[in-house]
Amino acid sequence: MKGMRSPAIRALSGVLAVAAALAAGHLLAGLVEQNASPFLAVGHTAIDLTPEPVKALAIRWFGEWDKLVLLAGMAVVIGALAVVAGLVSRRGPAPGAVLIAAFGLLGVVASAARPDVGALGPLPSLAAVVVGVVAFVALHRTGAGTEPSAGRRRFLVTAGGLAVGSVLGGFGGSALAQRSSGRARDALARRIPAPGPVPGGADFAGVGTPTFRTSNADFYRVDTALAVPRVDPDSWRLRVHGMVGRELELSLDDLLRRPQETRTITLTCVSNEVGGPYTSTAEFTGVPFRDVLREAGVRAGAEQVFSTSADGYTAGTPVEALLDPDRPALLAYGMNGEPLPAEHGFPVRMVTSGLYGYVSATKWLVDVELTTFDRETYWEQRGWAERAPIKVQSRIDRPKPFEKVAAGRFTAAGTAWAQPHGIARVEVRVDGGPWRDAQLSTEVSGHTWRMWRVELDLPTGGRTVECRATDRNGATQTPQRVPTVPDGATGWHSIFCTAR
Ligand SMILES: Nc1nc2c(c(=O)[nH]1)N[C@H]1C(S)=C(S)[C@@H](COP(=O)(O)O)O[C@H]1N2
Ligand SMILES: [Mo]
Repeated sequence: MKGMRSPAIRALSGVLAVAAALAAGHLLAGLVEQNASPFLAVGHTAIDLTPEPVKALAIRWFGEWDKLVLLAGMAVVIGALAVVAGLVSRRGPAPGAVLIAAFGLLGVVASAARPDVGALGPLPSLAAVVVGVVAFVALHRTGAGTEPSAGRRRFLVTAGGLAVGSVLGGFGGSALAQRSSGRARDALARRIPAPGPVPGGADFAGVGTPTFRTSNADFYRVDTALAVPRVDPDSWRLRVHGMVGRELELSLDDLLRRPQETRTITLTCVSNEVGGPYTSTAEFTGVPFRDVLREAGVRAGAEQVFSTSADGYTAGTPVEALLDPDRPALLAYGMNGEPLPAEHGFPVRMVTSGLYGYVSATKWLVDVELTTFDRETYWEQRGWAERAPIKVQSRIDRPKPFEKVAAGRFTAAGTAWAQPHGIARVEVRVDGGPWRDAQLSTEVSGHTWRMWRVELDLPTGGRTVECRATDRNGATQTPQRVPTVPDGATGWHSIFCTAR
């Protein structure tokens, strides 16, 4: 057999074969289970193995785009390896085929080792290896044809077929994974009350604050999942075990039969920098966590509720927070009058007022174990604190950083939160001058954020606006800047703007 002469053809063959392999794996994973897709299994393994400082940097640089950036980066690396696999196969397909099989085995190992992937996990990656090698050899055969014109045509047909098949397979896999259990979702939707009215004056959206309630589409999202876990609501069960009097196993119907509670809660992420966007408010509907704990019977000595999600993420919530009668803590299935969106934990998640999300808001919840704090969670293993109550914070939403505003009277506005205590006061100052009390929005509860606004006089020139909040316990936001790791950022938010 003659070798393939053109480096471009060889490189293309490598890329097409690898694309076909990934698409085949993704398609099969769509049928079996989504996270077994070789691309996603390797991506998730990469996330879990990434050192914490790098991860923090990625979140700081790319924010909610961090996962997309990782996937794009992986695509570039895989593409480069595919080109290499093509280029090294000058004479026959063997060297490239071996390389492709070796990448594929990485996927097999990654999917076999993932906690969020079942026993069938390695199957899609194995199929990907087979498809990749077969496609590469086929391309090589047709591309190495002796008759220039006939050979070229056969190569183009094979290559085109693989390209189209890869695109269809890739999209097909994602579509299959997303076929939602529509009926169970509809049944759930009927049990969730329509959102109540928002009390008048609860926000200053007219002068630049967010609306009091955040729509599900705008609600911030933070999690470790590259592809949103798809949990089948019919087979979903919540296991409650560990240091309990009696173990429980609850289905969605079991939860729906229990007394329901709807609470408006502001969720806040520990990764939120001072002035950052990772805080949102929704009306959550579900079952009080306390009710389920009481039924299971918490044994003496139990310190934390160790929760696990369908994708293997874990979190630890202090038992006393979940038993506290004054603190809303839900096993939530509804959000703003709808079943939880998949991104926010469908079918059931935890929501707890007053604690950062990573210790209190497990999405796609499947397991709850009563334990001591000896057991370490996902983020604790990565250097974050065991306990993480929310710190009093305030943020300037207007002016925007470096905004040019008309000199003279200017309405500054922003957001403050201190769940579960609530906000008592927000003060604002310009250029380090005297603090002025801002007007606060109607207080809905201590479990939600509160907006503020204040009329400032901004003389022409560069101006620095700062704010600080005080909670209902009298604790004032400290000026001391500390980073988000290990238990939440502190410091005053400050904005530089130009009045002219
Ligand atoms: N399964 C799972 N649940 C999770 C997380 C996660 O990575 N996986 N992240 C937590 C963090 S850090 C936060 S701040 C909240 C965010 O919830 P949201 O995405 O609905 O805003 O979810 C929490 N629950
Ligand atoms: Mo978070």
